[in-house]
Amino acid sequence: MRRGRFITLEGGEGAGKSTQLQTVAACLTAAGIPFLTTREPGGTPRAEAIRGLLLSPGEAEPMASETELLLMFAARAQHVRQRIEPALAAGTWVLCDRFTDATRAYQGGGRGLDLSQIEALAAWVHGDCWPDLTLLLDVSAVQGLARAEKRSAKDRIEQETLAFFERVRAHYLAQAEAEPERFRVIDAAPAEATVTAQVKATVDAFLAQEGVHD
Ligand code: T5A
Repeated sequence: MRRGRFITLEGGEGAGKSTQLQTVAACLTAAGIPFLTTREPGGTPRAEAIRGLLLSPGEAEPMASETELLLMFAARAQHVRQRIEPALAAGTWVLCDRFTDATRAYQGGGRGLDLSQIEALAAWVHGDCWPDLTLLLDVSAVQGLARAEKRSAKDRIEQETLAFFERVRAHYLAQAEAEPERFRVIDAAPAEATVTAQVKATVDAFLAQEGVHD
């Protein structure tokens, strides 16, 4: 049985990941590929409980950056073992809203935590289980936050400063430049239909590269 492929969507707040996950899902469905969709932090009941701890705002006790980092990887360990790895091993493709690139960008770029410690945790928690394709939806922090604000109340991380989200964006773009074979940067600033067309073209090109035809 051929292992499934692992596709992730990344980007800052309100970049359109959840929206474009549907576009990627439609491409996979059209190609007859078995897949599951999931998200981080979360993706299993225990990991979703950790997500609640990470994102619930307004608590009197601030969360230390190290606690945040370790909880991200605690949720990921559960998610990789219970859901991602078994699916890939069974030939099912996994389509995930955020993964370790988000930790690099938010906890590394945004919080300024030591990147070598993040890499060590990634190696321990998921070894060589890295995405085969990562779509980075790139939009300015101001535009993304405005979209996210329209959609729902701010969670704990969304309450960060604009400078924090600008560091996150810069870090994502640096990651994409460092790994051009895995990342595809999508301009997420235009209207939804334009972004959708870019995502569809990118995924179709990946499917052709992987020898999958609809
Ligand atoms: N986090 C996560 C870390 O710090 N470290 C980690 O390791 C991980 C995994 C939760 C938070 O956790 C942090 C990052 C996050 O702060 P999340 O649930 O993915 O992660 O949270 P958000 O990024 O906040 O998700 P959002 O739902 O806000 O953003 P999306 O999914 O990028 O955006 P989406 O699709 O919901 O769109 C937002 C709004 O914009 C509209 C949509 O209709 C929606 O109303 N929209 C557009 N409007 C105009 N033009 C377009 N092109 C549009 N595309 C979408």
